[in-house]
Amino acid sequence: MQQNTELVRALAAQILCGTEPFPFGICTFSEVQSCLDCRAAQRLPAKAASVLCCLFPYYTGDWPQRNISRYAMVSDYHRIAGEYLERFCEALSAHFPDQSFAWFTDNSPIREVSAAFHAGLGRQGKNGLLLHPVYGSYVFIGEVVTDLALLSDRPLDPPDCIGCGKCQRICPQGALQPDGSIDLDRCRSHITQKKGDLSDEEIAQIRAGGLIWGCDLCNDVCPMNRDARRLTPVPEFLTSVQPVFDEQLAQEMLKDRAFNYRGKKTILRNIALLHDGE
Ligand code: B12
Ligand code: SF4
Ligand code: SF4
Repeated sequence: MQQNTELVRALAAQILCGTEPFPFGICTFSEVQSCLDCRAAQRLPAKAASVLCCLFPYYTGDWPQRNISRYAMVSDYHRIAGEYLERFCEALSAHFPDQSFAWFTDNSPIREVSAAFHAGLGRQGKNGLLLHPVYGSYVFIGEVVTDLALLSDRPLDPPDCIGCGKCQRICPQGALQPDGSIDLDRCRSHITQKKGDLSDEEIAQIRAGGLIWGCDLCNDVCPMNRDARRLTPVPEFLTSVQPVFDEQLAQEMLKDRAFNYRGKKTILRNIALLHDGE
């Protein structure tokens, strides 16, 4: 097991790497929290044993003029992380031809924050997000689930979240609950992603946030991010920053942005709401 674990780590350092290796860790499948999405769960290996977890940092600078949240200013992370994870799976399959490897990011059958925590990559803050010691919460999470048994990492010692409660206080409608869960209807990020007609209150929330997609408040206020504003080592993110969108750009760049999954109508509706509110 030791030898296999070392080989997997060496492949990760080689493939999951840009200007520096991306944070990587391993946990056992039985440690991660329950399945979130049944369709994605069908892709899990029958005897899943290990989760190989990778972080894709996405902080690209301050960009105070942006009209979109940080995570959506760059190329769609589903595609970028997916390409790295796909290459990783190919290399793993070449070395372990009898084992199964399935990659996920976001549309994952497991709670990714929980997986990254158990893989020793950080701790969960009161904002619900994984806080990595170097990159803070500005990280995407992706993982490969395999039936290959490997040695696990250990969760990091606390504290990454100092429990200051700033994230809960800045949240405009109090979406972050004391038990760490989130009230979706009160979350601006969720509201910007809703399809169809919005209520007057929801429209007011989008206008007050000034962002056509997502919300950064509970990331940006976190003191654990103050010193963690280290630029992403993912070259594809650094070279694809688009901080301000209008209708035309949103349509032209639709296929390469995280808002694509909701389709053109939702993002154009949000842009129109912000224009109308000016
Ligand atoms: C659905 C979803 C959303 C929804 C709901 C979010 C939510 N917290 O549930 C919406 C649209 C609101 C959303 C918004 C955002 N999201 Co989102 N989202 C997801 C997704 C797909 C599933 C999360 C989920 O449903 N979890 C299930 C619920 C039950 O889990 P939970 O809320 O964490 O509740 C548990 C905790 O309270 C937990 N718990 C246990 N122990 C502890 C300990 C502590 C200290 C705490 C606080 C809690 C806790 O117990 C509860 C029950 O299990 C994940 C990807 C994935 N597959 O995991 C990405 C993911 C969590 N999102 C991500 C991102 C980047 C965001 C945004 C920052 C985007 C933006 N800028 O707008 C915001 C942040 C909002 C926030 N504070 O959570 C990243 C987070 C990366 C990170 N650093 O952690 C993920 C992992 C996607 C990815 N692959 O990178 N998201
Ligand atoms: S993303 Fe914004 S609205 Fe949602 S929980 Fe965080 S601060 Fe609140
Ligand atoms: S703002 Fe404070 S309470 Fe919230 S996640 Fe960061 S350190 Fe924890």
